[in-house]
Amino acid sequence: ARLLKVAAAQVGAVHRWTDRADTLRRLISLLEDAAGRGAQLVLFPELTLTTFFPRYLIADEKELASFFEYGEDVTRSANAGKLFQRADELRIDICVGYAERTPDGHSYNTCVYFSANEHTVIMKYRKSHLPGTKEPYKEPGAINQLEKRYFEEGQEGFSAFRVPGMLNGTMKKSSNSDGDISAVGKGDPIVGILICNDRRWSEAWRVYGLQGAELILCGYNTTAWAPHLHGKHNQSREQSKADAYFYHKLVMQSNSYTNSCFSVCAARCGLDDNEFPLIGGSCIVGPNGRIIAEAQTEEDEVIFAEIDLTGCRPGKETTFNFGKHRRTELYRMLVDE
Ligand code: CDT
Repeated sequence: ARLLKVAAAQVGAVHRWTDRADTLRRLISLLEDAAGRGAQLVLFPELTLTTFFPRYLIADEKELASFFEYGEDVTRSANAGKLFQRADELRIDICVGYAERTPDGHSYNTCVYFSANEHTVIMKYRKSHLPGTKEPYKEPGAINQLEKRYFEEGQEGFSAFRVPGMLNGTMKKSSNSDGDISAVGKGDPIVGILICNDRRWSEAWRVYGLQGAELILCGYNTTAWAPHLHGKHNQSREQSKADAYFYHKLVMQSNSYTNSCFSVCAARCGLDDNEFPLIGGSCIVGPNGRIIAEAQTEEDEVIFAEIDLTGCRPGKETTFNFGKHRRTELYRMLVDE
């Protein structure tokens, strides 16, 4: 068995006016809760540290700047440093989303993987599929999605990576952390990161699948209903919300199945600013596509499972044995401009 204790820290409402120190305290409390259950890895949501600010057209540069983290090393930032320190003390790996502003002024929707074994960030992923628009919607009452305004698209693509020192419950010297991912099913877990809208793109999952990924981590902020769509499609809020949950789970479950990997996803959810609804639905999914653990609330909540990565093997060796069964010559259109 290749056992791993994984958790998702679902984070409830964070308002535009919420004090950053309060949010940080909540995140640390979720981490400690997960630690109490024995978690070795805790996933936090997309843009964990603040409210989902791309819903606002922010004219004030100073306010916009306040939603970003600066500097080369987020593990030392004033708004997040204590979370990484606590993870290091507890010997737990964490994966955390945040708004990144680089020293040369580029902005990304970013997620880092911090290894407690290595005491450092071992992977930085920048969101590839930015949803929304550059300009605000014109329909009255619409909830904006201005990620294309505030962020640049990540250019690095989808690099799976080994996480050292995790297997069978003890921190120990890595059995394979040299970046070699050829020996799928052996050595350290092979992990990939997606951010929110990325999860709706099966191409992204497949690129990870082709690298033998055994565990996909995905934080998200997904609107439960959007008044502008809701008007157009004549749907009730309840129906829109049910749809948002349905499509979220559909893509997590189907892509876990077709790539024979586990996945963990963590929501920022609840009613931000007492006005903007985000779905919960944080869950842990198995390589057969079935949900193993699932959040019950739309508030701060930890979900947890012990997973056995050998469960990825049947799928990877049979139905989704890519080497044997893929028909790449028929898929050319996938990479045409
Ligand atoms: N944050 C984010 O990426 N939200 C998107 C909205 C896309 S509209 C379907 C999401 O995938 O939930």
